[in-house]
Amino acid sequence: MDVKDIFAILTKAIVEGDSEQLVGLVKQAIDKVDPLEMVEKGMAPGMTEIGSKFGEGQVYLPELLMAAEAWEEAMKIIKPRLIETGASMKKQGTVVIGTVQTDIHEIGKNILANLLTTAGFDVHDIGCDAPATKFLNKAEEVQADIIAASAIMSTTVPYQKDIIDLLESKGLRDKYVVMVGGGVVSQDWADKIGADGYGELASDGVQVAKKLISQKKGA
Ligand code: B12
Repeated sequence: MDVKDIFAILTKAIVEGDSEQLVGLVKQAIDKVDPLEMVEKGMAPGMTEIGSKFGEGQVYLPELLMAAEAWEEAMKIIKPRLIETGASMKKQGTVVIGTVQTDIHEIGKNILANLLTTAGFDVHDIGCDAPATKFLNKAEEVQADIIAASAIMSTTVPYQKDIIDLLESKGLRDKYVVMVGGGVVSQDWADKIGADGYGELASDGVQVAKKLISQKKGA
């Protein structure tokens, strides 16, 4: 089967929330196709498609949940492969990552966490629905270099600003590099709230993290 056909079937299986087909194909393809490409070129477009259908009222929450569950099942196979690649790398820095308060979307955040691990970062994932204090407490505990905050909904992006406000109020703003991202987040928003970095895709996030960490260490 051609790689493009594999991506197309992965996309379709996500849209249909068909875990069995998705996992079956991932198992078959895992030794032949780059695992990151399977995620970014196969599965992620499926999530975008089902999301648009949900937005247009063509599908409802159960269908979204089925797509998300299928995603998680496939990631159980893909994640160890992604991490294997990063295990042998020199440590780049320490990252605390989470999805902000009241937001339970974690698929994008999980991809970024996996990719950062793959790139040699020591990643501490505080999960989703995480208030600003949880980001800061973990960052202090593990002596992090970077705080990465994901927010997917227009109602939850303001909580990214809460993290920056909290750091400022404690006199700790310069201690941490703050990166933001997620569905509705943009470079404009990142600039507006005074974040240090933004990435549209998780793979951009890794490049931004590498650049920011080298600036921080050089400073
Ligand atoms: C899957 C999904 C769910 C799942 C989440 C499962 C899970 N375990 O995460 C479930 C079914 C639980 C869910 C629930 C809800 N959802 Co929902 N969901 C989605 C959906 C379809 C996909 C999100 C996703 O995972 N995308 C795939 C990932 C890979 O993309 P991503 O998150 O954008 O991340 C990428 C980048 O943004 C970036 N990135 C992400 N984070 C970060 C962080 C940093 C630092 C960086 C650099 C980069 C980065 O990297 C990722 C990969 O490249 C979207 C639609 C869409 N098109 O986005 C709606 C969507 C986000 N949901 C929406 C809504 C409204 C809800 C609910 C309120 C529905 C309801 N009525 O109950 C609840 C909210 C619950 C809550 N309190 O959070 C709306 C939000 C509208 C808005 N703009 O505010 C959307 C846009 C659907 C829509 N079109 O209306 N949802």
